[in-house]
Amino acid sequence: MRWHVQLCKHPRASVLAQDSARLAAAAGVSTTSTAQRKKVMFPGALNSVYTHKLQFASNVESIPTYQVMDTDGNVLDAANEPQVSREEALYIYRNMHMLNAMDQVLYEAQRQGRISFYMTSFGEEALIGSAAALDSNDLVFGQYREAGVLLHRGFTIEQFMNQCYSNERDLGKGRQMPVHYGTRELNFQTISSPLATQIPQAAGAAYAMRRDGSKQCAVCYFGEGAASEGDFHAGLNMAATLGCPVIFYCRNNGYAISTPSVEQYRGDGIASRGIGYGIDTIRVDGNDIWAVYAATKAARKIAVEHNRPVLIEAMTYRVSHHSTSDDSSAYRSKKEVEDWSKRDNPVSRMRAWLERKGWWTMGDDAEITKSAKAEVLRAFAAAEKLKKPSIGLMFEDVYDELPPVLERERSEIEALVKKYPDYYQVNDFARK
Ligand SMILES: Cc1ncc(C[n+]2csc(CCOP(=O)(O)OP(=O)(O)O)c2C)c(N)n1
Ligand SMILES: [Mg+2]
Repeated sequence: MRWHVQLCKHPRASVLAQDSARLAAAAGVSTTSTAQRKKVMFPGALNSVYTHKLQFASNVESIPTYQVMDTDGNVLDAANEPQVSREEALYIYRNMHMLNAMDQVLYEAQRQGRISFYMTSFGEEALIGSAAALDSNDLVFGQYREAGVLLHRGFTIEQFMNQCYSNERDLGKGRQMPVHYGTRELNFQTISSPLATQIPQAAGAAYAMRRDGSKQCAVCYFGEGAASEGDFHAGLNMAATLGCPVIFYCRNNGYAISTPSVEQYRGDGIASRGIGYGIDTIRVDGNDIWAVYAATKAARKIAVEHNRPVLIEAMTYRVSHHSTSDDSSAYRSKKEVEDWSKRDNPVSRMRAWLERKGWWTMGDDAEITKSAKAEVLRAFAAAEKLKKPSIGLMFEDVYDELPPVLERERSEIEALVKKYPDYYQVNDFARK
């Protein structure tokens, strides 16, 4: 209640009241009028008309999937030819390769016990197209499989490696599991493991943007599995009712760890839920980088110019195991995975498009694969040599003044480490 009172005091609070009035006016009803009309007069459904047929509503047709190019890189409607420069297109394509190279090296590093955990993006490389359609000031809330977005924003290979090694140059000071990246400089909120928490956070951040008139938006990525969480519903409804400039980008990759999407829901994917919340929604071919790019560009325009949330459901396939803690051969056939990576590979689709434009040849591909791997290995070797963050850092950044209980713990740890330097391998840690 107190929150409501404060909200109304804000000069922009009247915008929300105007929205409600506008909606009611557009529906041609006054929610308090008792006059005889064809449309219902109940305040909870402004656009419904009366019917005399007893009929339950159900999904009739599946929402279509927007596609720009086919799996051979042919643009299917000339009007949809991507308006990007050669330089931009090659930057995107190089990052797709860089992502693959990084995933290969770090996946193997985990298998060798050199890092504790890793998640790859194989099969979902076209997500980079969404990053290319954003403004660099738009605030990203990711789930964990969005390293491609960070790459596009300029997060360096060294920064990725430092985070996965939790070394002294890790921006998160070694406090997070690998792949839980975050960077204030690149407007990318730190990943948190509990699924879907980023969804209401993104709606809230977007609401603040609306109130500030910043002309930016929040962009929230999540998987179709995360969309089963209550936070998904809370976040979408909040964004719709408050008119928040946020793009919800659902990566529907067919699995939530071992649970296939056919077992996760009975409705028409995640897109149908957006419509249920009154949110402009589009389903796209998530392996078609130009469909992803065009949909995100259009979504951004709606979000920023009209202060409205948008939902994009990008259909794709998780070629990788869920993470290094998973062996997907236990719940799906190797053939299914191989078929997908051959039949509909976002990287080869993009290459085919580039070749048609005359901007790329097969020979260039061998070169780029080699140089991406060399760059990753260089950064990897350097990150491995760096020390872990200073032990004392674990007591910082939460309290301005350390409470007595933590002060005691700090002294205790200092004493133990001093007494048993070999056991605690103190030389592996940076000194403050
Ligand atoms: C609240 C919560 N419940 C369960 C988990 C365990 N968990 C981690 S990832 C995951 C599957 C998520 O699937 P999806 O959202 O489809 O993303 P994908 O891995 O397919 O990219 C689960 C169940 C968690 N991290 N948080
Ligand atoms: Mg999934």
